[in-house]
Amino acid sequence: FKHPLEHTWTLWYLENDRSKSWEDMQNEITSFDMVEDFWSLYNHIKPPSELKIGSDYSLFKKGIQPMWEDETNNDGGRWVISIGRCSKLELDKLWLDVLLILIGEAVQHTEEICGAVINLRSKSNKISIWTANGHNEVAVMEIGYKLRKLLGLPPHNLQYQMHKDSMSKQGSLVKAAYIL
Ligand code: M7G
Repeated sequence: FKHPLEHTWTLWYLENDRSKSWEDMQNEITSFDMVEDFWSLYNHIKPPSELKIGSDYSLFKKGIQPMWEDETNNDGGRWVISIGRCSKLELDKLWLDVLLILIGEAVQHTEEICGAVINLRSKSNKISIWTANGHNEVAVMEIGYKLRKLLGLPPHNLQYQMHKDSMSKQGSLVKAAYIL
C-alpha cells in the first residue's frame, strides 16, 4: 500500500530562455498524490543547487498554475525567505523542508496554501511560499510564524509580498506587507 497525501501536487520547472515569453518558459513536469511517488520524483530530479542560474522549480496544488494570473493566486501573495550565503547542501535542505511542510500539511490554514517556488539567481536565490489571500492577515501571519519555527529561521528573514505589488513593481524592490 502507498500512503496518500491530503492533496495532489504538481511540479513545474522554468528554464530561462530569452526567445520565449515568461509563461512559455514554465513546464509542467508531473503530479503526485502519494508519499512514495513524491520520493521517487524527488530522487529522480536534480536538486535545486544543480540547476542552471535563472531556473525555477515550483510545487503547486494541482490545478493552480505557478503564476500571479491564476485566479487562486490573484489576490494572494508570498512569504519570501531571504537566503543569504549558504552552501548547496543547505539550500537543497531548505527547499526539501519547504516541500515536506507543504505536502505534509504542516501549517494551519492549509486551504490558503497554493504552493512554493525556488528561484536560482546569481544575485540571490529565493524560496517563497504562495498563499491565496494576502488580506487574510490572521492566516498569513500564522503561516509565517509556523514557517519560521519549522524552518528554524532567525527573525527578520521572512517578508510577505502581495502579488499585486510584484506585478506593478517599478524598480527591483517590492514593498513588504508583513515582516517576521
Ligand atoms: P522572478 O523570476 O519572480 O524573480 O521575476 P527575479 O526578479 O528574482 O528573477 C522575474 C520576472 O519574471 C518578472 O519581472 C516578470 O516579468 C516575470 N514573472 C515572474 N512571475 C512570478 C510571473 C508571473 O506570475 N506571471 C507573469 N506573467 N510573469 C511573471
